[in-house]
Parts: sequence; structure tokens; C-alpha cells
Amino acid sequence: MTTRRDFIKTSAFASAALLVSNSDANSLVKEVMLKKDSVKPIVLSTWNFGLKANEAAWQVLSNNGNALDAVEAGVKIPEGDPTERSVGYGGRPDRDGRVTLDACIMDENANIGSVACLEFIKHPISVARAVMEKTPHVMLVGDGALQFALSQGFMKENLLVEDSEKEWKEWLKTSNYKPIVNIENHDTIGMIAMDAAGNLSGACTTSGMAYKMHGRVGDSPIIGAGLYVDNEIGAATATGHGEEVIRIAGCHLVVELMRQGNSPDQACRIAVDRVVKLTANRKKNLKDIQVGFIALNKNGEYGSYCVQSGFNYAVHDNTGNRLINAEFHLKV
Ligand code: SD4
Repeated sequence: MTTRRDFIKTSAFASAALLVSNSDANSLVKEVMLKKDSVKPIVLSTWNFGLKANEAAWQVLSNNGNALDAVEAGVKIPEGDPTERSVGYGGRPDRDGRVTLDACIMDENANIGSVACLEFIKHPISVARAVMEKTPHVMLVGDGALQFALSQGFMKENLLVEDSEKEWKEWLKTSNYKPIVNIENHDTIGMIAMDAAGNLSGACTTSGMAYKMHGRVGDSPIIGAGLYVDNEIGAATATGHGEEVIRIAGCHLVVELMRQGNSPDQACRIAVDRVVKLTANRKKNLKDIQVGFIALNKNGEYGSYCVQSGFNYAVHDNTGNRLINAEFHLKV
């Protein structure tokens, strides 16, 4: 069915074409098509470590690689970086001094894989991908995830670096669990990408909230919460307090909001509004909470929104790689 908006768009285009000669009209059509194509490929990821991660993803995307390989390669950069104290190797531990990792991955065919509370493995995203590709399941946790990883040839390593251990010992003196917004919870790389063929994939990986209870799992390995991809509509990923993201089934919500016609920006904003409302209903202090979403739709349009200032994300497309400060709700 042609909606009024489509009709106006088509008729405006038709009258523009009428004003020019046939060959001009052809080039106009080509230009429109090119413009649409020029947004592909594209990759987005959370926080400023997303810049480096995007570079690795771009290597894959710009060589005609697929979005799934791109997001895996991208998030492996902060995962493997011991100075990155929030993801993978070098991540801050739980309150027992154990580094436990959460990750998930999703491709354009709704194939999904996830690991939670995984210890001793530097690249949980690749274990999540192995769960997706090599098991009849979609999620493995704890010791089961570790056993599976070892059976797949992943190496067992100590992930607790000296600096993280020192900080944790300091923390033990008070043992007060009150994650500092944008610092101790600056924990997750979520990456979403569209490849040159127009297919979408996403990956999300984290060491979770610093000094969490042992066994605590956040939103990041939960498909629909920390990540969601629908190849017909778009993709979204989240960062911040996982409990709040899970409460609203965040990334699935963002994608469904895009399905209803909202732009990526609007979809992220409406999802954040829901976090804000539930926080008020539950009589919690919004100042203690950060949640940020980034989203990409099938046309290559992207956007973000978060609860409070300080969240940024990196975008790489044909025009380069850049960091963008997300719009935020809490202005005081
Ligand atoms: C979690 N969402 O484990 C993650 C933490 C995070 O920025 O994203 N921090 O709840």
C-alpha cells in the first residue's frame, strides 16, 4: 500500500525527474542509489575504545568481509588489551577477586551465541561464536562455558592484571558496592555493523560491573537486553547498568521501536525514557544510573541516547572514524 508520505516522496521525485532530460534523470536515479549505497559498510561501537575496535572491524568490512567477522574482530581489540580495565584480559574482578566475563554475538540470520560468568579465557566473544556455531545451544555459563572453551582449544590464562588486583584490594577495605557512573561501569564494548552486502551483525563483551557478586550476570550476554539484531530492521547494543537494561529488555525494545518507524535516535531515546520512568516508579535515584544505547537501521542511519552525560560512541563509515558524544536525559 502506498502511504501518503510515500506518495509525496514518489511524486516529488517524479516531478523532479520530469524537469530534466532522460539522461539527466538516469544520473539522478544513479545518484540516489549511490547515496544509499555509500552508507555501507558502517560500524558503530560503544565508548572511546570503540575507535580502535572500529579500525579492526573496518579492515574486515572494507575488504568485503561480512559483518559477523567484522564485529568479532573489532571487539577482540579491547578484550585482548590488558590496559583496558573493563573488558576481557585486564578487566576488573568481582568482589572475590575473580575476573568473570560475559559476551554474546548475533548475525543476520538470527544465529546467536553467548557465554556468561566465563573465567580464564581472553576472548569470550570467540567462545560465544563457537557456542553459536558448534553447539545445539545458545548460551553456556560458568564452568560449563570454560570446559567448552577448553575443548575448543582456547587457552586458560590468568586475566587479573596487577593494577586491577591492587585496586580490588583497596576496594576490599570498604567493600562498598556503588559503581561510579561512567567509570567503574565503563565496562562494555557493544558493536553493531552493516557490511557491503547490507547484512547486519552485532557483538557485545564485558567484564561486567566491577566488584559485582560472584555469579552476577549483566545485560551484555543476554540477547535482547545487551544486543539485538534484526536484519530487516536494524541493530542495537547497550552499555551501563545491566540490571536496568535487562528490566526493559533494552535492545530488543530499541529494534522494535525502529520497526514501528522511529529513527535510531528516537528509538534509543524512548527506551531510555522507559528506564527513567521505571527508576522513578521504583523510587531509585537516577543519578546513580547510567544506561546508553546505540542503534543502526537498515538504511545506515544511526543514533544513540543515554541517561546522563559522559557516554560516547565511535562510528566508522566511508568518511572515516569518529567519536560522538551521545545525547542524554539528565541535564542537572
Ligand atoms: C553490565 N552492562 O555488566 C554491563 C556493564 C557496562 O558500561 O556496560 N558498563 O551490566
